[in-house]
Amino acid sequence: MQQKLRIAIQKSGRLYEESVKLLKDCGVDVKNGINKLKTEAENFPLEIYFLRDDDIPQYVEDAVADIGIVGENVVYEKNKKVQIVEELGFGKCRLSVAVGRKEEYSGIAYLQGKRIATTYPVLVKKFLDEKGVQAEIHEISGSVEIAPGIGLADAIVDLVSSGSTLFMNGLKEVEPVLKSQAVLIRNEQLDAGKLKILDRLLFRIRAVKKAKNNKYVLLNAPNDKLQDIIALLPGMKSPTVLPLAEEGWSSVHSVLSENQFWDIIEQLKEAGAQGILVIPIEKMII
Ligand code: PRT
Ligand code: ZN
Repeated sequence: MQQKLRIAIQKSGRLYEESVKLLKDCGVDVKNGINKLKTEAENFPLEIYFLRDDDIPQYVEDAVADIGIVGENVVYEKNKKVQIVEELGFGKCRLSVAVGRKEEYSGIAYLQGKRIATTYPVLVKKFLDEKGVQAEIHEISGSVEIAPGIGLADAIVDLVSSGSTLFMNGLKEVEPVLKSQAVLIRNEQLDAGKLKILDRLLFRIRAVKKAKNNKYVLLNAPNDKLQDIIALLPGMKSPTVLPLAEEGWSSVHSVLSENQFWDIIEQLKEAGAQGILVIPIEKMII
C-alpha cells in the first residue's frame, strides 16, 4: 500500500476554510470535512484529519498526525514538541493586552498586581515574567472581552484582528504580546517516505504562496521609452519584450510583487507605459 502523510486541520472555525483552500490550491482534492473526522485525497498521498485547533499540536507531537495547520498562538501556548516548517500567511492576528478605554495606561508597570483574564495563561505568564511584572492570571475559556466589564479582571490578553470586539466592549489595545499567523507544523521524527511527501507538499505550498504575493503585468510601451520602462521592472529573470503590430511600440510582460506593486505602476505610467493589465498568478515555480 502506498504510504500517506496525515495532516490535521481545524474542523470548523477561522482557519478551516483557508486551510482547505490552501490544500485545494496545491492540487489536493479535499472533500468537505463537516461532520467528518477524516478524509483521503484521491490524487495525492494525504489523509486529512479534522480536529479542534487546540488539539492539533498534541496530535502532531504524538504522531497521530504527521503535520498540521494551526495558529502560532496555539503552537506556543501548548508548547508541544513540534517543528514549525512554514508560515502560511493567513489567520493573521495578534495577542494583545487590553484595558478599559478610559484607563490611563502608563506602560507595562500598570499591570503590576492587577488581575488579567485570558485563554492564554502560558503565553501571558511568559510575557509577564520577561517584563518582570507580577500579576494574577485568571484563565477563562471564552468571552474574555467581557471580563473587565463584569468586574472579573482589570485587563485582558486576547487575540485581536480588526479590533472591533475590543471596541464594542469598551476596551483598548495597549500592549502587543505576540504576532501570529497560521503555520504548518510537523512531527519531529518523520521517516524518509513521509519526509518526501512533505517536501512535495511544501514545494506546492511555496509556489501557491509566491503566486499570491505576485501579479503578472502586461503593458504597452513606445520603443523610445522602452529602456526607462524596463529599468523599473524586476521580472523573474528579465521582462519579456514583444513587438506590437503598430510600428514603434512594444508589449512588455513582467512579474511584480504585491508590496512594490502600486509604486512601480505609478512610475511606469509616468515613464510612458500605456494599457497596463494586471493579472493574478495561480502558481509560481522558480
Ligand atoms: O473550535 P476550535 O477550538 O477549533 O476553534 P476556536 O474557537 O478555538 O478558534 P477560532 O476558530 O476562533 O480561531 C482559530 C485561530 O484563528 C486562532 O487560534 C488564531 O490563530 C486565528 N485568528 C485570527 C483568530 C482571530 N484572528 C480572531 N480575531 N482567532 C480568534 N479571533 C477572535 C478573538 O479571540 C476575539 O474574540 O476574534 C475576536 C477579535 O476579532 P476582532 O476582529 O474583533 O479584533
Ligand atoms: Zn480552539
